[in-house]
Amino acid sequence: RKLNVAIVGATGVVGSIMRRLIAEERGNWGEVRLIASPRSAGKVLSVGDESIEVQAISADVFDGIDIAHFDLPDEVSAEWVPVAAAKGVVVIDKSGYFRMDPDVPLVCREANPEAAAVRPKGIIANANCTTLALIPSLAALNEAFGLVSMSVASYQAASGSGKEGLEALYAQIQKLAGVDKVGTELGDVRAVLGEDFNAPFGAPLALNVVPKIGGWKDDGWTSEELKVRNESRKILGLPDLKVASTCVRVPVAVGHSQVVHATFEREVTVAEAHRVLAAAEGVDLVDDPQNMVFPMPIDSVGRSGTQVGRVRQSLDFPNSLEFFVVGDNLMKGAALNSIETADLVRRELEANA
Ligand code: 2RA
Repeated sequence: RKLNVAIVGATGVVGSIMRRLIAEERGNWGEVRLIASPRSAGKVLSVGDESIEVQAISADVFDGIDIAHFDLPDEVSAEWVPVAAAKGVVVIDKSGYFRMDPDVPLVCREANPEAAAVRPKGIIANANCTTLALIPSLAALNEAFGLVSMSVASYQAASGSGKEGLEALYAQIQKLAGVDKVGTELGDVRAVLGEDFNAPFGAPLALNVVPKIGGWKDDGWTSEELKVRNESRKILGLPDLKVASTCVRVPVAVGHSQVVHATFEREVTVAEAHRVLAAAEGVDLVDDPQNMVFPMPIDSVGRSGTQVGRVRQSLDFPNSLEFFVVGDNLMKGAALNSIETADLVRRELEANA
């Protein structure tokens, strides 16, 4: 029989991409069930040319499901993921709640596909979008040259904050459009937008950048910055990897960009790095800077691969490379990685049936 799959959190920005990606591989699945909060129950959403009614989350709604993709806030995942897993469902969870649990594998198929099969709790975690943009290129470079440390700075899109973030950015742009020379006098952007526009980023995002993503943690770090460090270490299997990260929100709709300074066990030339990156799974090498060919978020939307370019050997650190990475935060950063992990599990379950 064909396996049955559920999308839990089917109504959000990522949920709509999940539905599109599942429709593209519809033939692999039996039933596709859409699940969301009771507030969205009864809505009818499309998966390809099928119309499917959204069901409210409950224990019974997981009956008969083999694999479930969860995209819910941390505290809601914390409550419902174990309920589904207890019913024998293999859960692929996009929240941050289970990612660092030693009994929950954190899977990105370009780095550790084998980890998907070792899931004592029946739960597999999907990493944060910022981490996932980095992993395909880092995994390949690590394999070739031995990664020792990395320092990254992110330029993250508004949609990383969901529908609310994207809508807030558009509303701010609209309100500022047509205001002559706005952004050139101290306080003028805040004055035009007013207090209301501090949500959800904590400050205006249009005509601005906000160096704070996630919650505050010890010693001035943010949760987003610690995720880059902790999750990269776990996925790459490098528990001692030295990582420094600064995460910044920028007025981009979709696509998280990152500047990476990565240091290896030996000297790495650009030609060697290009060879490795060109062959790496999940990486599109986009590196012809003289012709203005390099990764940019507007050219990365909807793409499966993470785009890598501006590769340089660091002038003062021959063992280090500088490069620029862009990943669609809703695709590889969320929906696509979950789909790819489900594909590993589906093949395993079908082979063992
Ligand atoms: C963000 N990475 O961009 C976070 C959420 N997934 O806000």
